[in-house]
Amino acid sequence: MFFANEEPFVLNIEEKTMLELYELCGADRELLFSPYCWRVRLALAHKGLDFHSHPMRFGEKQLIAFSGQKLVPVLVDDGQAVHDSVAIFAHLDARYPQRPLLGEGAAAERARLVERLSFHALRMPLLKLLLLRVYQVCAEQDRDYFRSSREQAFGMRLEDFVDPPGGEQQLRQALAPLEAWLGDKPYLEGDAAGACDYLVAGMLFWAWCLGVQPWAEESAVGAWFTRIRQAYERDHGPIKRASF
Ligand SMILES: N[C@@H](CCC(=O)N[C@@H](CS)C(=O)NCC(=O)O)C(=O)O
Repeated sequence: MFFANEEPFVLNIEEKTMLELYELCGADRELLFSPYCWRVRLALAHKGLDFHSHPMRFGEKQLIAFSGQKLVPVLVDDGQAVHDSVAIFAHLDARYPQRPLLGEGAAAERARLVERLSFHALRMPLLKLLLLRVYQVCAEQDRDYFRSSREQAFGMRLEDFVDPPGGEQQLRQALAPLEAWLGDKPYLEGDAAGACDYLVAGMLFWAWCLGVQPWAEESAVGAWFTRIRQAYERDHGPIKRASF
């Protein structure tokens, strides 16, 4: 009920159901490089879900204060805020059952295991390759925060931590099981891409968006990554890449 002197309440269905994704960006707001945010972009594309992007710089955490924590990705779905990429995959499956990502029961547990194993195998080599690049692409006013938070976490100066040749070699070793696995199938999950593909590929988007491709294009991993990237770009347009 509303009174004559009040504005009638109009429910805008489109606005109500529009998904909103808060994701990390560099000084250039079109440069999106967070591996966890890329996982979510790939998952939304898999489900065929449209969303509104809120690119957020390191120094703009107030934008996600409503989520009660300080990390992106944060997905807002009909007023509900969900954070953490794997939790977002689970949320998407529960709310949009078409084309399941994690699926249920043992399948979901296996995808979570793949996420943990690949995260631990790939993160450190990628950090050794990418940490200074993140510093260079982030906004001027965020650089002190980025340097001090990472130097505290790793116990040394960024310049002493990074080791691109070492990181590249370690990454090749870490990717070797995937290289063998992808030898006779187009995707980690078989004939079609699924959660495991996006959870792992998201980590590699981190490198690719920061202008590094430490895997051979003609390798099985290279062909798999390109397949996922090109499928995304076919539907959503070219992905911005940093140039140094
Ligand atoms: N486990 C989380 C990790 C999220 C995370 O570490 N996000 C980073 C971006 S890559 C972040 O928000 N960093 C902000 C900061 O370090 O200040 C997920 O999978 O979403």
